[in-house]
Amino acid sequence: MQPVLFMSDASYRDAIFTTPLDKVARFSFDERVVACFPDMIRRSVPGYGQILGMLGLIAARHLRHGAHVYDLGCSLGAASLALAGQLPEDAFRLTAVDISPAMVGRARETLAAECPQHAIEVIEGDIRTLDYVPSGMVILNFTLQFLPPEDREALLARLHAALEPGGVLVLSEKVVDPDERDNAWRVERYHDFKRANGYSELEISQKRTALENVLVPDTLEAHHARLARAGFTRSLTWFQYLNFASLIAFKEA
Ligand code: GEK
Repeated sequence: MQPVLFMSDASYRDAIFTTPLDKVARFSFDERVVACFPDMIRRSVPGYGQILGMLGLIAARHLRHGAHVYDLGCSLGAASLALAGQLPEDAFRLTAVDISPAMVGRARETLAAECPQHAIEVIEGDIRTLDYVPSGMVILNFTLQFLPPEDREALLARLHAALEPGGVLVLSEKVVDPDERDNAWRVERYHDFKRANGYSELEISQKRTALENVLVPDTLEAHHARLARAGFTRSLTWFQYLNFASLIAFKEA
């Protein structure tokens, strides 16, 4: 099964910011975004496909057979699909959660069509207020960055409490570099990455405006410190591509 390719093929090209807008609205995960989401995220997030490809390998190493997994802020369910594509049906049970009804509707359809034998449930909800069941793995793939900064630590503490001993949290995020010059270099090369993927100057600048105060990135240092305060005694950055990174945090066995 090629779940990631399937999702890109099924998607429309992202043309949301191609025309000049008098006032660029705040970015939101509505029907328009859902329609082009796989194309948008593939062309906008360096390393997205590589991170998805590793999730199954991480799960295979860390998950107890049949354990429960959360895919939080699942969008169209790419992380859940990646796990289902790499692990047998009885390896895990999974709950995918998103606050956007449009995303949840499409994720349900896709997961039911692509991996009907896997025990995957998609629910609409706010990950800040969900009642979490004991789990072996939690995936936050580019989701925490959309929560108000003041809500992030409390969520991580609740996820730490829900994880079983030996459980893992995978946290992928856009990050900022504390060194201004290094940060500028990463952001400039990131814009080159977007140009190379077919985005115009106008699209790049309008998307940037739309995401202001919606996507609020932290430094890697802030992430590790927050994970530690939330109870994770060990965390490491296992992947970084320009200003995008993925961390893994371990709950003590
Ligand atoms: C992927 N993980 O393809 N509760 C639940 N969902 C939320 C909340 C919240 N409070 N806030 C935002 N979201 C996916 C990609 S996208 C990342 C994740 C991106 C949801 C929001 O509706 C959106 O679907 C998702 O978090 C972020 O692996 O678009 O850059």
